[in-house]
Amino acid sequence: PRRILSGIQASGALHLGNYLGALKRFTQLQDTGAPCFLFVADLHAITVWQDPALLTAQTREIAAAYLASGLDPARSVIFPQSAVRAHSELAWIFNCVARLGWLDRMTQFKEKTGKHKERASVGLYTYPVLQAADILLYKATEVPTGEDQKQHLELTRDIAAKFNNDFNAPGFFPLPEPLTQGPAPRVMSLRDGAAKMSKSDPSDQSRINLTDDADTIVAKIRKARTDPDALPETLEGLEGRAEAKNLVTIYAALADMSREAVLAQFAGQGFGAFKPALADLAVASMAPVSAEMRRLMADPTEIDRVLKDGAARAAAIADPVVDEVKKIVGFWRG
Ligand code: AQP
Repeated sequence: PRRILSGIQASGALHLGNYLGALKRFTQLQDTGAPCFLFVADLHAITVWQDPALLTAQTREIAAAYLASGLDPARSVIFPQSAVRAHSELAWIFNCVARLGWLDRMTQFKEKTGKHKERASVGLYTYPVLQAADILLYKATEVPTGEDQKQHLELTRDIAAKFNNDFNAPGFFPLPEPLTQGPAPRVMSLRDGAAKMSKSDPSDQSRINLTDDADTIVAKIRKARTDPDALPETLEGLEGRAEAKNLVTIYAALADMSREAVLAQFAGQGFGAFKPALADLAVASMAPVSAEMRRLMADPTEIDRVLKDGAARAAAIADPVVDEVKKIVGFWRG
């Protein structure tokens, strides 16, 4: 049976890349009828310093974003990762399955630490191992993520295969499929078409935050980097024009159109015409989501109820799996 799982880190403001690459995609998948498990990755968030006074609010904010994007807690299981202890337990066991050589190849760790590797937390290094535990604990079959997570998904498959093999438990963990196809699997920075839109980019102009008001969204799109040429008639005409391609992709994803259809509409027009249309569309699409997030955050009772109920439903699936893993590994069970 299909089972879809994904998470978002509780580490600060969400942006348009998270919305199009993850949140909007999750809602589309939920609407196919497959069971979805969506968690707030608070264990992952603390791989870099999080102020304890803010972490709870950040967790609620991600939950609010799930709900505001259209995820239905009656159909989808929405929960905080740390509330289901099995995640941490399985992660430790997987730390002993994964090989150092595998983790040494992870590009996200290298990108996030740069030249200061020795000052990074050990948790940041084993981050993808925890991710493998998150996924395999639910025996998820499909994992929707942005393209940046593809390498981590491959590591999850390697861990599953090695566990099944080392413990002579063929097929115990299914090998999950990454779902990186979507309307916008890699939204790029508004200032640099070669960098992904990211919450850790020091320039706030590089991204549209889910909490930005209409004027801010319009101003950021007006100032977005582009080129002086008009929009082409075909997708090939966007090759080598990373910034132009990004804005067309964003338009298509927000409007639920193909990029070809967007070009058919705007071919021959310059960014002086395209940018205001994109800004209108972005404001119209994002405003209801951010308004609903603000409503939910104003009184967290509803969010807390969803998270508590989700944690109980998630644990009911995860706990028996981790119990079985402990048996397979040979831990004393009395
Ligand atoms: N630019 C993006 N385009 C498409 N999808 C994206 N995602 C992130 N950035 C883009 C997807 O959003 C989901 C949640 O990601 P996360 O919570 O793991 O956060 P992240 O990937 O760490 O997000 P950032 O903004 O890129 O944070 P930093 O700057 O800290 O690395 C995932 O499915 C992710 O693929």
